[in-house]
Amino acid sequence: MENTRVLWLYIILLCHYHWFFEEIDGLVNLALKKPAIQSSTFLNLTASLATDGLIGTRSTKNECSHTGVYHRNPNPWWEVDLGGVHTINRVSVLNRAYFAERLRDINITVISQDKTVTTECAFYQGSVAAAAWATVTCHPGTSGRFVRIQIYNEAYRDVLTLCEVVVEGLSPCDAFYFRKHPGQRLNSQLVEEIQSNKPMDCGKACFLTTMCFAYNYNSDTSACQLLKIGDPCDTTVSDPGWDFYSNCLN
Ligand SMILES: [Ca+2]
Repeated sequence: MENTRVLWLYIILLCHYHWFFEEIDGLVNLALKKPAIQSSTFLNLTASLATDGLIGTRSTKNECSHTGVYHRNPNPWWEVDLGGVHTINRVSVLNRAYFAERLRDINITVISQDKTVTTECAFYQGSVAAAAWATVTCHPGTSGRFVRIQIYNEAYRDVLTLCEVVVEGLSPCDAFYFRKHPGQRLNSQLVEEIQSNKPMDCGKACFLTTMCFAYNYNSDTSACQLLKIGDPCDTTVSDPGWDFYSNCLN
């Protein structure tokens, strides 16, 4: 029975391999490679250029999304479809290298699955430096399927250009990610203890190790404990320095 479960889980993890490695410190970039649209498009600078995972910052090299120019496109917006409802923690946008002053006072909202409810994630006040990231933390509990980024301008002269957008949030359990439990360590049967430079490397090792369903990672010592969980005696304990990463199934 257990072997069947392991095989089933392994097949599903393989199917989601490319998603798994989008993990960012326990969260995942929900926007990566996801479809995006925008209020208008200048030349061939489509909305998807901000979710392609590439961080070039030159519009002239087709590296950033770009809405239509001048007077005809007031209050431009950009929107990504996360493909499902997620809890969203942070949103980061990468500004262009030139004409960077256009990106300022950014309104970031989250829209429900049926597009009937729009809630504010956060408002970024002020300008963003050239070729720099701006990050906002959403109001607690923000969730939705679509993330919209919009700027408002009175002169109707600004355009919205985004070189990359990162939406960090928790994936639903049916997506088979590992979930971070900061400051926690799981007492469980050890499959193996290895050294890993980063939590994500530890996660990769767990993914590739038969019977590993979770892991503890110590960022001070780089210790990576690959765990076989399932024993009723397994307990999570508070242990500074350690972080426990559970598979969503557990
Ligand atoms: Ca990009």
